[in-house]
Amino acid sequence: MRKLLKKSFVFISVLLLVALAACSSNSTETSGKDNGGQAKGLKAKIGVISYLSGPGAAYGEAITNGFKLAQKEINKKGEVNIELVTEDSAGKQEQALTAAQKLMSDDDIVALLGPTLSTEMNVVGPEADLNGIPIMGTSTTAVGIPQIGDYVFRNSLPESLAIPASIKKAVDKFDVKKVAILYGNDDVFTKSGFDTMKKEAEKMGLEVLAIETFQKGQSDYNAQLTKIKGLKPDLILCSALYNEGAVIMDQARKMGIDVPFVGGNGFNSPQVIDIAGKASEGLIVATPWFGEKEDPKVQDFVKKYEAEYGKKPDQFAAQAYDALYIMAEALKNAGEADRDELRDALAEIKDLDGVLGKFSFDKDGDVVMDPTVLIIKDGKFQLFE
Ligand code: 1QQ
Repeated sequence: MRKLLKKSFVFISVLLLVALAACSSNSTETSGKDNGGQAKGLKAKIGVISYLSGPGAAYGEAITNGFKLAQKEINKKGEVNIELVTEDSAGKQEQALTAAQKLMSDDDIVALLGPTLSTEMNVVGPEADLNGIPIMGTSTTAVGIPQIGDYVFRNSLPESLAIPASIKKAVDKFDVKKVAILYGNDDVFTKSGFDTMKKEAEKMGLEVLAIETFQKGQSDYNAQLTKIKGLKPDLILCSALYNEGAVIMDQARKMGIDVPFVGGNGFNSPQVIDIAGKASEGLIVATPWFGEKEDPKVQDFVKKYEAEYGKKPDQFAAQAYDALYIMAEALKNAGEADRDELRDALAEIKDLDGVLGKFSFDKDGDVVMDPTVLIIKDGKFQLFE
């Protein structure tokens, strides 16, 4: 609703901007060279803030790979020509904010993609909104991200949709009555995941035996796991990023805890299997992405990604890939590389076909999607049915 308030003002500005764009030479002009040297495509520069160094760098690697693959395809098609300017946030709030400020100060940058973590988005989102530059998270899943402001979007599946789907499936399948919850209490995403886990467990009438916490970078979970083991839960709900999550599973299995785990988006990374190996068996996650879907669009993307990067795309790569297509479509519809026009065009995106399915934003710039529930079995994520 509030996103519509600006409409009439924007309409007048549009006329002005179109007139200006017609007689000035800025980022809205068509350029880029095809083989024949023909002018080609609406040119747009997009800033990327990604977690590329530090313990969660695999998230950022997958995300930037997804962007780059989509960029190559989009530019080849020729309607839009996207230049990406990428900054590393190292998963840190201050660094993400500095990166965003640097990117926003370039007037030619029309939008921002990222940052990777909700913790980062909580400081970057308000700044982008204040500066009137559209920003789209492709992996930020905490509750409340798009509600930060009119310019803030995401195409990632929120924890509030993913976790209930996983818990329901796990409860049905394993006849769960009692759960223990373990979560990182120093991260916006892991805390948000915890809130959903607790709410959902209570709603389903499950007995919550214990609520234990940990911090980023923690290496010893003995105290928390010993307590949980003694209480004999049927299922452990764990809200963690992959680095801590994989170590927790490893230590739990070594201690003889063999019940299934339900994790959120952070756990849905092949890194969990790489780090924890067999100990990751029994991890249940819900995701908009399943690389083995018999959808030609999905299989085509998997093939191209594998050829380019020598590994299969994960959820983070897929979300980033779709996100750049969403940006490209909005740019086409906006007709010019203008921040306000692009914001409005993004809000209007409806039923765009991507590798995650048909995509639309809801009125807040959030997504509506049906997650698929997966479980790690025989060394890989498989459909949990
Ligand atoms: C968030 C997340 C993480 C798992 C992104 C890597 O979902 O911080 O919101």
